[in-house]
Amino acid sequence: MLARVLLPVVVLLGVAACQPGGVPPVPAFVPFPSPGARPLEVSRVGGDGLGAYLVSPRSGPATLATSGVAAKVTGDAKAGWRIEPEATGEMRLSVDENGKKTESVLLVFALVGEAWGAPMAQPGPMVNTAAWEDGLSLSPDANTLFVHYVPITISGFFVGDSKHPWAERTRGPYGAPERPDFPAKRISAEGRITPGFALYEAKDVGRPWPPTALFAFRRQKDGSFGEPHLIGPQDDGDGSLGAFGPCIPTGPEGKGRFVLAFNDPATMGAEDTESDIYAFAFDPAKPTTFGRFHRAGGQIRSEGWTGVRIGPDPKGHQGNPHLHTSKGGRLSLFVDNEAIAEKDLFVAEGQGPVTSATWYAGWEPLPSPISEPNVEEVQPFFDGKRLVARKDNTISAWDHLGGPFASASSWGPRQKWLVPGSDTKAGSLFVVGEPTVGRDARGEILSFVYGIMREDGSIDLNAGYVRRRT
Ligand SMILES: [Ca+2]
Ligand SMILES: [Ca+2]
Repeated sequence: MLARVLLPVVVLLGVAACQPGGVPPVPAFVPFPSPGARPLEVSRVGGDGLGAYLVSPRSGPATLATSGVAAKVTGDAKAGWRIEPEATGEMRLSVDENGKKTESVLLVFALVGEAWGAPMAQPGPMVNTAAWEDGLSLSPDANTLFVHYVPITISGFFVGDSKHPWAERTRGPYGAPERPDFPAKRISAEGRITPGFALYEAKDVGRPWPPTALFAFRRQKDGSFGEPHLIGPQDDGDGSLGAFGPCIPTGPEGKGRFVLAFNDPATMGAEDTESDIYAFAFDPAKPTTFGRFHRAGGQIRSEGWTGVRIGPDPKGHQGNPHLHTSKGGRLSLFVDNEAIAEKDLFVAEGQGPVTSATWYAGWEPLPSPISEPNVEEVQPFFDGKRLVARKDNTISAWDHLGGPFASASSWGPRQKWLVPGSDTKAGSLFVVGEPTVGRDARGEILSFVYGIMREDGSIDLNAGYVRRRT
């Protein structure tokens, strides 16, 4: 049971980092953009490989400062600066116009699909931290960003030892203002995590079991995300529940609804041993608790749990859901299964409303060219026009040509939207996942998680986005 309950924590399957010898000190985390700086706009002007980017100051004399990824920089403030990165990773860009600073973190991928502009780290001090941001999901209106947060490095999970410094010592915040109401009961005053917790009467089993929580952030006037508030089920401060894969459904019936994957501890038994999909009524502007779980009289009990299980087969594992709604109450629920060796994508169809115990006929695998043997496909998103997913550590998309989802002829060829590098030396961007697409007045925005190898050999997962340019 313990392994199954913990499994959802690994929302983004990455690469286990090896750490020979001692553990180097945690690298200092420098918030960027710096306080007071507004986000800097960057254009993509070169299509191939690491690409080329353009920064154009609005007016007057200006200076450009860069750090992080090395790059060839040509041009000037008048013509604009052309930036040609020399490796994958994060490149910090800062333009100073008479003391007014605009700053952004450009994300350099090995390849960016033709349709997309300059990939950027989410700006502002609230979303990205030195710890583990994961499970990213952008609402269809692009005004709400959901983050699955863990206050350690994901490498602390991969080392598999609860006493390893990466697993035991927090890095990143676990309180206001960035993570208000985080379930921090198991974190000591020195920032050390106790692996055992009350809900399952679990002692330290030797494996890392960090507290996790889901947060919703609201779009701010400057385009960044702020106003974080805790969402999801609570367990008296232990953070042991591991709800994951939050999303607001796309389509006409999606507004005011919310879906996530969760292994309800109050219903676990012979018929239900793994994660299922639940739907809720939801207002993203208001702090929401989807029920409280606690142990009483030797049993796990829930109070105020408003989730309704949707989708067939409570016995299997379903994760990272995305629900699409059509006119007339037709529902298409897409899921992955990170609990089995052959990772494919699945869909179940049914009739709404979203927050009822809708009957679905059954799970069907999405066919080739989407799901293929011996290739990992996870984290599906469908908006009525196309499916987007993480396939083989690449954000990929397939147009829906019409016809049944389970038929190969219903899908167009694979489009590669974001391809990370394969180099894992310090500073490299080598992991990507968790795609969702929202739309604001300027057009489509693709949200994703990216992973950087830090100087101490640990992986830092963060939130990024890119705007469509065509
Ligand atoms: Ca991070
Ligand atoms: Ca597969």
